[in-house]
Amino acid sequence: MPKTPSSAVKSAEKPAAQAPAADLSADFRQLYRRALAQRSDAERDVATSAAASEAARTLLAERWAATQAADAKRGAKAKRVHYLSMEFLMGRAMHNALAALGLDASLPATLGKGAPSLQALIAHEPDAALGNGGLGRLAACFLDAFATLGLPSFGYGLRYEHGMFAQLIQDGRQIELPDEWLRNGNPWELLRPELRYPVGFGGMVVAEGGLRRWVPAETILAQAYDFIVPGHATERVSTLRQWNAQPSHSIDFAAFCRGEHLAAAAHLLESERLNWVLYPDDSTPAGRELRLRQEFFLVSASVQDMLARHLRETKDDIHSFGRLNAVHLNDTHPALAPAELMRLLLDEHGLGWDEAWAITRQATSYTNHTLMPEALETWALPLFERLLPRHLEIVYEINARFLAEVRARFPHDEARVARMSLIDEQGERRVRMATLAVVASHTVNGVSALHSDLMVQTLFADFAALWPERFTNVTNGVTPRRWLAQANPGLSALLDKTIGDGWRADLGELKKLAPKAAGKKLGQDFLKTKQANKQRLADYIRRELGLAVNPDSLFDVQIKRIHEYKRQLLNLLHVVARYQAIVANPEGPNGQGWQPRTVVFAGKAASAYVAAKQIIQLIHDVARVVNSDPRVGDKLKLAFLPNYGVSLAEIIIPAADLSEQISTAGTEASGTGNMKFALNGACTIGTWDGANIEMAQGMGEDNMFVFGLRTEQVAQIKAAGYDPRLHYEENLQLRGVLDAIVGGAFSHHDHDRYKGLVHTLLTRDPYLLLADFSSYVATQLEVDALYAQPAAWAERALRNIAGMGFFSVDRTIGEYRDKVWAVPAKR
Ligand code: 4GP
Repeated sequence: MPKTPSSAVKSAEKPAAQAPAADLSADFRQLYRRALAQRSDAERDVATSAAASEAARTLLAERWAATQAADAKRGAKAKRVHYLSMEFLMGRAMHNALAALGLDASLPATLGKGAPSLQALIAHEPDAALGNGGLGRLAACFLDAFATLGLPSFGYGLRYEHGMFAQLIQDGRQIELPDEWLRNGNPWELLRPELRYPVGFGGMVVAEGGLRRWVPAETILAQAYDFIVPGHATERVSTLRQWNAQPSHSIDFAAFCRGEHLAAAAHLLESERLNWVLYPDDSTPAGRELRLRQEFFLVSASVQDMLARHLRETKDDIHSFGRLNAVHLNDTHPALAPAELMRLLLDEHGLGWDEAWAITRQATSYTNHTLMPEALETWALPLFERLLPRHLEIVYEINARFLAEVRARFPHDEARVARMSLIDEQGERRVRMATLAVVASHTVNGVSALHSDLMVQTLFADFAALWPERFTNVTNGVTPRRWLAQANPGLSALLDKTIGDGWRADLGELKKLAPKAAGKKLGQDFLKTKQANKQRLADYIRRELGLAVNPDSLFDVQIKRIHEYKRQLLNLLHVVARYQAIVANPEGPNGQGWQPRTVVFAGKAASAYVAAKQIIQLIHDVARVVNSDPRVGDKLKLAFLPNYGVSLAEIIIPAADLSEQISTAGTEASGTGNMKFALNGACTIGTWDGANIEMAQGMGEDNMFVFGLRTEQVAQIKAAGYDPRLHYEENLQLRGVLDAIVGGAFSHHDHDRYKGLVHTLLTRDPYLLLADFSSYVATQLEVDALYAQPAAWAERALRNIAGMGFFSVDRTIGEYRDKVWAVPAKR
């Protein structure tokens, strides 16, 4: 069981109180004008946004330097947190930077007549999409809280040249294009020429004077770039240190002179490819090798950097490293960090095994973000050995000592030993990275109460039996700065007026809204701000898709990665059912007409994920038919917005009436989109899964539209032998939907296009869509009924907002600090 239920923790972690910030308008104006003058020949829009970012960055760079200096001074006394992650889904930086400098609201006045609006300045900035989904966006929210709470810390990541692919839709199909976010440089980063570390690969291990020493076959240099992340209501600035791969030596000049130009530069390509893309497709051996190289590159450069800083600040006291440094693994991707730390402590610093291991364990902690088995990384032994021979020796030694402990605790239980071993011996031998992360960590956490419980009951049950005290829960949170104050200024102003602006520093203050939620005037004002946001989204949909949607219709939204367990397909089955019902019965379910709805989807499918790509295609096929059927009109519209990312989410979320959080119970670790929607006054239709549960508890269960099977029921049904076809046979509506899809009603009579998809549903339905269908459809009718009463709907939405105080990332980081990193709150 987790050590502390998250509900027992105080509801809000407050950013440190600060003296009122100085007014930077005059400084900003001067810097802006100077920068603009230097760009007099550039296109106006490009020049103004470049000048604004340069001015903001200059001011933030001063804060950054002051933060670094203050932390360095405290270095030998204060613990630092290092957050290692292969993903940081940052989005745009400009608005957040201006908000942190206190300049966003007054920008027009500051820049004077003729200056561009905030929206115009922002529009030119590409998203930093250095992540894939929830885990990466969570990491970005964490950096915001690190700065805002003043936690001495570093984020460590890779400086990918191409982030998450850009999604283009052609004939309803997803096409992936490279994302070129760095084409015009990144104004928010500082090159650190003095911070460069060698990272080795391959080669062999030699014995030297009683020590083992790794002699790599090749060496690549890791060059640091610091991405600055400002705090709010504080002058502190976080650092995301990103590593860029560089060759360790220049071109082969002799070969070049011989005219062998490509050969002269082959090693340049070899090193640079490390930084080309986020998530190389790992369906090929080359893709897998590149991914392992990337992970080690991140880990090795980061650990070397931490050690160098620690030794500098403590005057070479290696022994205190574990006490003064937290090394946090964001999922298993950086799980090589403890092995690399062990290597450096043993081989470079000459410590004995026991002390090195004690230091490593004292420093390391790990968060698990999914129970999906396919996400649990393992590496084939031959590949691991070829790239990292010394690390394999260390892994073997960790394993030998660990399995001795297991055998001592559980004698004569070799099946358990085999399950727990760091090496999977079934079939091709593989190194289990999640096992390495658990064994090396002092604390392991899940990301919602349910997920943390399931983690110790299923995935890590053997480890929890051995070390129950090692496992805990820290429920996720989101930054209210980006996701409420900046994304939804209308609602933010209404909150300020209604409950004061204390929620900006302490989200727990939102609870003050609850006693006022039934207020008529407040309800009307709330709906007015929502309407303005919906109009903005409707305009966007018209521009992007050429589709007119009615801003008075109910905006029903599901935006997230496309994945079978997230069940976008269940949502779509409901859309088809509704479409058929509208056509069959124009008078509505009870003769009072249909509640008009606009269903919005957005999300990317992994490039090799065939079923997810088919779901995108089916959404487009259904949209084409529904949107052009004159019998339907605005009773139902379906929009898929391409190229989902942080910036698009910032437009969609404030405009949503209904948030779809409909994963099969027990599969969504937490969700963070669910939190952003509720914070923006959308009601949730959701399963009893992930953080939906704690959200329902926070706002009162009756205020969420909960449907479907619960985790235990899912397990029971599966154990009893689930037969999805029974639902198809018993439920006429469901049968009508599936028959239409497979019969080609949406695919120009192409009967084959969705045969496989429907066949899977009828034979296996691993995520129980058919079992949850009738409950989902019935609950959607309850949604319609409430939406038809605007005052009641507004009250419900306001109660949702009032219950969201717990889900601030500041509370999350406060819990990590206390329960995981053991950093004293006050120094
Ligand atoms: C995601 C989970 O799917 C999501 O439920 C959770 O909110 C998020 O992490 C942050 O904890 N997992 C991933 C991943 O993004 O790649 O496993």
